[in-house]
Amino acid sequence: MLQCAVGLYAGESAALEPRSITEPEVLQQPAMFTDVVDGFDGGTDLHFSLTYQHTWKTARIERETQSVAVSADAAGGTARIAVADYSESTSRLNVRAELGLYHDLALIVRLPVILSRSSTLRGRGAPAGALEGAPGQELFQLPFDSPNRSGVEYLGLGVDWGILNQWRDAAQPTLVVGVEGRFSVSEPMHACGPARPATEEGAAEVRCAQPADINRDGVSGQFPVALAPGRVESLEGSFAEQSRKAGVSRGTTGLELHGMISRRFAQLEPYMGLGVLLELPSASSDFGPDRPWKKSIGQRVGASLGVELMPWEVVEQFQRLSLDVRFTGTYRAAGRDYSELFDALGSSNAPAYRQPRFAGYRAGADPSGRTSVIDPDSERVFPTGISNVDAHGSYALRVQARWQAGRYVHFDLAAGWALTQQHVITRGAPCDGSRSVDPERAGPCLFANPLVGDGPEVIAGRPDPSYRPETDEAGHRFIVGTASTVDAWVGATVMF
Ligand SMILES: [Ca+2]
Repeated sequence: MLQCAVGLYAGESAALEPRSITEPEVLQQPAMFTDVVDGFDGGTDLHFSLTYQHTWKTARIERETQSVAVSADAAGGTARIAVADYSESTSRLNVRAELGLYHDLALIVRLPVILSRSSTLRGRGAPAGALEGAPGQELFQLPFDSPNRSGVEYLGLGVDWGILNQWRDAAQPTLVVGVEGRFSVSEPMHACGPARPATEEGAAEVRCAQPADINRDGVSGQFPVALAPGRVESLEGSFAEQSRKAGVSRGTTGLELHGMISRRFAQLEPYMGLGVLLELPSASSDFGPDRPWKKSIGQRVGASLGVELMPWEVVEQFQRLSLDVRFTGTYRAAGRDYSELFDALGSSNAPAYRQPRFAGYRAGADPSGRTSVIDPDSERVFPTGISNVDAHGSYALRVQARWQAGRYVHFDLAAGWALTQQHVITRGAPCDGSRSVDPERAGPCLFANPLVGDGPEVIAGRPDPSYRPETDEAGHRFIVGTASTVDAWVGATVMF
């Protein structure tokens, strides 16, 4: 695609006339979108930026219901009702250093630091039962406040390479490709909720309980059950930490690849760019170690189209005012992720929802050999708040003004607005039909053949222990409506 774009732009360049002396002078550097710090360009080889950014996001949370008591529309099947208004506020300090290594080759170090991020869920007056998991058990209570998170979001280490540069060869556009590794260097996010006081039914709850802590009291080894004849064990098992930190990083290692191309025509520089972000979960995060039933994190693909306008330049003083208008479309593939309900569901105290599901099944004692019971030695899977989020797109428009005040400093002021498509945030299936399994290991996915009462059985697939019927089953799923995000930032860059 980039190659094709190069051809297109190179073709147009033939029509570019040499500039007449009455035309305004231009600085010998590309637009901000495709500028690469250059190690050999007369002195300037280190750029250091500090940007303060504030982001506000709002969305409506909806839920499917099959209860006529919750919505009269459910009489005809599944209805959807609005259950909460979600709002999130984030302030960030973006630290960025760009070091020119060689001709149009730059090393980029980025450190986004979240100064504060919090979100709230406010009720919309939905009837009682709208937030139920099992009957009579609310998954979470409204209003709900997430913890305030702060810390290093990730460490980005990357390289940008300017393959083509219009200022070295006027017949060419400016073409930059780059790669960035994103590393979670701080505590991964853990779901946290209110620290509920002790009641008649149970002990006091900690804010950020371990997923295995069924009653959220910070104490392990509770809930003894007979897992097999003569074998009574705690369902909670044992966990070392009593409570966890809320954390701030995504707990993933990301690889971001991008390419962008621009071409200056007098005071206008149109450009386009493409980017892909792939993420792999780190084992210490609540994504947990790799397991066959776990879906991957959805990859993100984005395309930008924009134009930079340079209405005013004074080359002798290295001064330039530029205005950048950019449209970006981003597609996020389906996958496991932190959703708008991450904290609310992950800190649920609904007893049925917090029960573990066993990952393995084995043949039961039934002499026919046609039963399948839980394998008490298999992994216990607890809800963490991370859910299977559907694919969705978002569209962003942003405007940025840059004032280059002199040779060594420039300032930025920008604002953006984005819409994210509505999408299901809790989707799952009890049986994974894409994976085959022997009858004795099929557990609840083994059904008697309805046509021939006496076998052979029907196997719907391998059981998925991460499936939570309370939120994932059709008719009970949560949906985030079209989300609106506004952000604004101000920054300064010094160039050595
Ligand atoms: Ca406990």
